[in-house]
Order: sequence, then C-alpha cells, then structure tokens
Amino acid sequence: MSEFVMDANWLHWHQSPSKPVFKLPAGAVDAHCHVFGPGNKFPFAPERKYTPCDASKQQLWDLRQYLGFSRNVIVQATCHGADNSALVDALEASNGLALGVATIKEDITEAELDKLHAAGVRGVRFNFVKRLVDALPFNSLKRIADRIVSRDWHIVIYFESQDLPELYDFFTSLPTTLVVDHMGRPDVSKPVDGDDFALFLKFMQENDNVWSKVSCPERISIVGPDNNYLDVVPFARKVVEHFPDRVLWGTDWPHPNMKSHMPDDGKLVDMIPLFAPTAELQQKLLIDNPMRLYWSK
Ligand code: 0GY
Repeated sequence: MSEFVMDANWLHWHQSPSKPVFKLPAGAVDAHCHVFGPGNKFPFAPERKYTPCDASKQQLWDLRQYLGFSRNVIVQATCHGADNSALVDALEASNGLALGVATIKEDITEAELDKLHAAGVRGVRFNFVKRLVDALPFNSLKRIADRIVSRDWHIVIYFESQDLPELYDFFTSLPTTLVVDHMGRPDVSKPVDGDDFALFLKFMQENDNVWSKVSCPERISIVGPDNNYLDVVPFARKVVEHFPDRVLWGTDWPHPNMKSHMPDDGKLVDMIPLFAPTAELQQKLLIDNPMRLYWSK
C-alpha cells in the first residue's frame, strides 16, 4: 500500500477510452506523457503541488498499444520533483521505445548526467507555470542550459500565454533547442490572428531553435469536450502549417491536474487530422520530428 493518498479532487484518467477512428501511421510517437509512481516504489516529492493517482509504465505501454502508437516520450512531472527514478525505471524497461525529459538541479554531476543519457533522457524540463513551482527557475535554467548544450539535449519549457511577454527575452537568450509545451497555453477566447498569439508565432518564426507541442486541447479549450475542443483547432493548425518541421504531438496521459473533466484519449487522437490535415504533415508531426529530436542522438 502506498502512503500517498491522491488529492480529493483528483480525476483518474479515462478507464475506457474510445478506439480512435484516425489510424495512426506506423511508427507514431506520443511525445508528451507522464508516469506517476507507483508511489510505494517511487515516492512523490515533498515539494509537490499535487498528489496524483498512480500511473505506471505498464499502464502507459497498454495505452500506447491500444491507441496505435509505437513510441513514447515521457516527461518528468512536477509531482516527482527532481527525482527522476520513476522516469528512468520506465525508460530502462521500454526496450528503446521510450525516451525522456528529466527535471534536474544545478548540483547534478556530469556522471549523473551521463547516467540519465544512458537511460534515455534527451532533454530537461523547466516549469514557468506559477501554480506548479515555488520559484521561477531563471538562474538554474541558464546555468544548466550552458551545461547540456554540448550533449545536444534540449529544454522543454512550460508557461502560460499571459507570461510570454516577460519571459520572451530570457527564452530567446537560451542556447539549446527549446520545446514549448501545449503551444504556450494560448487564450483561445482571443482571435487566432490577434496580438497574443502573434507573439507566440513570432517567437517561433524568429527563433528556429523553438519547437512546439500541439497538445492538450482539453486544457486549452473553452468549448470543451462536448464540442470536441474545436476552438483549439485553428491555433494548433496554424502552428503545424507554419512550422511543420518543429511540431510534436502528445496525449499528456495521465492528464495531471485536469479538474473540469477527464479527456477520452481516443478522441484526442482523433483531433490529429484536424491539426495536421495532410498525410505529409502527419508524418512530420508524429514520426519525422520526434524521431529527429529524440531518437537520432
Ligand atoms: C502537463 C500539465 C500540467 C502538469 C504538469 O508536470 C506537471 O505537473 O506538467 C498542468 O498542471 O498543467 O503538461 O502535464
């Protein structure tokens, strides 16, 4: 039995997702997902902002097979802090079918970075979403970026659109490839061709080291699942069509901190052809881009 009890308002991931109608191309990568615990084996971090239910590597592999993906990129979730044990355990058990993004602190040694690389880590994640961290990680990110650039690792950044203006200069000063989670969480009540989203597009346009995950319509949408998250489509489609070689897609399973509802992972897959309407765009989004960013190092 785990000593951890999930938060009272925690929503468990969908127990019977639909089978996607969209048939994923062979070799497709789910490039944003997490494992949680199990808490009795991989305790959650004392500084965490939430206590989730367990979500094990085997449950992730089962979902991968059910949806029709071939590979996963597992991203360290904030509930595990900078203890990457659960992530490393999953990567090592994956037979090369999963690579990962870790959270690290500045005092990490080169030998520890070597070990993470050997396990399958290819990037580090820094969280600028204020509800998920105690302090924004400017200084440590800069110093870590200078260390990982020689390894050809990248940095995953998670922020919300209202914070991009103040973060912009800092992000553009970083030396590595930058991968933005969930399109920088655009406010989809605003126009897709308005000033807010224009700043995000400029960020990608003027910095060819910036990539974006076109993920998490369920977090971004205002119209919600009953309307198939359709308000997110113009935003994702614009990013995919403008930057087809720098986009990734992921389920975000097991969907931490979803409070309004739990998405049906099969229905999320069915949004892919709305985001990337041609076979060529789908090939880049689901296979070529993640294979180049993760599996070629
Ligand atoms: C996501 C989104 C969230 C949480 C985390 O690591 C995390 O705790 O990423 C969120 O709360 O928006 O990408 O999984």
